[in-house]
Parts: sequence; structure tokens; C-alpha cells
Amino acid sequence: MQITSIETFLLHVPVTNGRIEDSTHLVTHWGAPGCIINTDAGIRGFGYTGTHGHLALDRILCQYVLGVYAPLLEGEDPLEIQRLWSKLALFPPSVWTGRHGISRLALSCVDLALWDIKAKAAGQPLWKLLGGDHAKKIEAYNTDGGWLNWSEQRLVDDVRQSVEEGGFRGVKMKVGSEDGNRDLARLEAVRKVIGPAVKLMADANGRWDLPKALRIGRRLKDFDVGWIEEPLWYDDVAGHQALVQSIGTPVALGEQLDTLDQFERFLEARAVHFVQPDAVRLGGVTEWLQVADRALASRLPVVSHVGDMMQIHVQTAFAHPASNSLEYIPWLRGCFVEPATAKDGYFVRPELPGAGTEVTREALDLYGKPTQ
Ligand code: 0YR
Ligand code: MG
Repeated sequence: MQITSIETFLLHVPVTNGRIEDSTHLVTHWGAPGCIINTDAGIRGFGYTGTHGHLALDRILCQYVLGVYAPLLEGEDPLEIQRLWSKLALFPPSVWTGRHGISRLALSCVDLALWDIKAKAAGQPLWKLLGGDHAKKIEAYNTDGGWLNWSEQRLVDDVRQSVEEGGFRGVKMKVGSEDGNRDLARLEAVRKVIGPAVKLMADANGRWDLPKALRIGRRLKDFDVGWIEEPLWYDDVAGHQALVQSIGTPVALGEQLDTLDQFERFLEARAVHFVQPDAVRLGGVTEWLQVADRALASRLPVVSHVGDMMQIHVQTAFAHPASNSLEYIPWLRGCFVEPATAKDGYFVRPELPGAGTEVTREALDLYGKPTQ
């Protein structure tokens, strides 16, 4: 098989209620810049990443795929993913201009499209191609709620609905308010409404300094918080290590890390308990698998961050033994041929051949933006 051409696309899809906030981000649209890799076999591979919908940055991303990576891919065999991944990731002119950030996101678009081709060529969903487990149960916890810009009443109503109507066995809420006591009051209110059986996670999105994280972190066990996510600045390994040794609540992180090497530093330091790789911020499924294997070797659970809005991470969850639960955020669900679905608190196993990344024509028409 040969790659014949590469196209790019860009989706901007409104988030729930048009605006959400955590302690560091304000998001109105989820961005999905991506690419379609065409082959001489007629198979088309779809890959994309996830952004906060900044038009100029999203266009640079599309341009990176087209201008830098497409010429390196044309004429190549798309099934040789490891070789192509190295060819792109280690492309000599990009040594100083792009090993992280935009180049990594662009690499993930390409990598997902290549895995989509490989799985379609095999006539199997990706989880099966990777040797997954059809009988496995992937627990869904709801992340689309608990936003920091919501009042306590709205927060409480929302988690009640998630549990009673949505069937979720876990919810995540944002913390990292200016006033730490506001966070504690909201945690108390939420734990009260969901009762002791439902899992409760808290996400500070990198907002606290170590003293604040220690003060609030020590209180989290009062509300049986399952993990505190990104308590400190993203790449502060020593800070997380100190925190882990001082509070009783487990620490989760990984959504801002974009290489295996960064994960290795946290794992070596034992500064993380729940490992949260995101295939669309790392260099795709290829590097996600490396991180997940590394976590497995440390006997730590993998709970992916879903910048892809679940499509690829449902596949990797069914594929990988360390990954048994996943966050639920439905913002992009309407865009895919086989949308990721949770039912009665568990993810439904994908059945169509491919990586689950194929976008519908209708979604491209409805949410598509010009890529330059
Ligand atoms: C805005 N998930 C997160 C929102 C999310 C953010 O980016 O989706 O809160 O990335 O922390 O765990
Ligand atoms: Mg998070």
C-alpha cells in the first residue's frame, strides 16, 4: 500500500452551554484540527488532535501537517507506522523548531490516521488489532460537569443528574478557586449529594503552589476524593513528589505532558499514582502505548485524558491491560461515524473497522473552518 496524498480539516464545535471554565482555561469551542491520509488501496485514514479552538494556532497545526509532514509521507507504506513515526519525530530540520507542542500535536494527527488505515486494512476495530479484550469493562466517569464557573447549586444539580440519570459511577469536579475554602465547601456539597458509593475526583489544572496544595490536599480525604489531578504546575516533578509523600489522596497527572521522557521522570520519582496520557498530545497511539506499558511496569493505572473526546481512547482502553476507566466528555460525539458511547456507567465496545476517528461529511460541513 502507498500513501498518495494528505488533506487537512479543522472542526470547531461548541462546548456544553457555550462556555466552560476550569482554574486555568476558558473554552467556548473544542478545536479538532486533523488530516485525512489517502492511499492507493482506496482506504482513507482519519486523524486529529484536540485544542481550545484558537483559529490561528489550529491553522498553523494544519499547515505543519501539510507543509512539513506530508512530503515525508507521500509514496510511503502507511502500514510501517514505527518507521514513519521515527521519520517524522526525528526529522532533522525540526530538532530545534519542534519536538513539543504544535509539532507533537501534528505528529499525533498523522499517527492516528496511520493507525486508522492499519485497522481498516485489517478489517478490525483498533482495540482488536492491538490484541485487546472484548469482555473488558471500561468504567466511565463524567468530566463534563463540575466546572469552576458554575454556582454551587448548579454544580450539585448537575452531579445529581450525572449519577441518577446518566448512570455514572464517578464524577470529576474542578477545584483551584482563588479562595481554597470555596473548593472545600463545593467538595463537601458534592460528596453529600452523591453519597459514599460514587467516586469523586478533583482537578486543579495546575493552579496551586506547594503550600496551598498541602493545605487543601490534606483535607481531601475528608470527602473521600479518589485523586487530586494536576495539583501543581505541570512539569514540577519535585513538587509533586513532595506532595505525594505528604497527603493521603492519590495524585493524577499527564494531560500536559507530550513525551514518553516526561512521563518517565514522574514515574521514576514516584510522583504520580494515576497516569493520564493523551494520545493526541503525545505523538499519537504509538507513544500512548509506550507510556501505558511503562505505567503497567510500575503497576500503576492508566486513565487517559481525552483531548480527542474519547474516540481513540475508548480503543486504547479496550486494548491495554492498565486502562480500565475513562473520562466522559461528549462535545465531539456528533462528529463521528461511530461515536464513543457510555451506557449504564460503562463504555460501549466499538465494532467498526478502524480507529474510530472517521469524521462524517455532515460534521465537516456543519463545524468545518477553512484550514488557512
Ligand atoms: C478544558 N480534563 C481537563 C477542559 C480538561 C479541561 O481544556 O477540558 O478542564 O482538559 O483538565 O481533565
Ligand atoms: Mg484535567
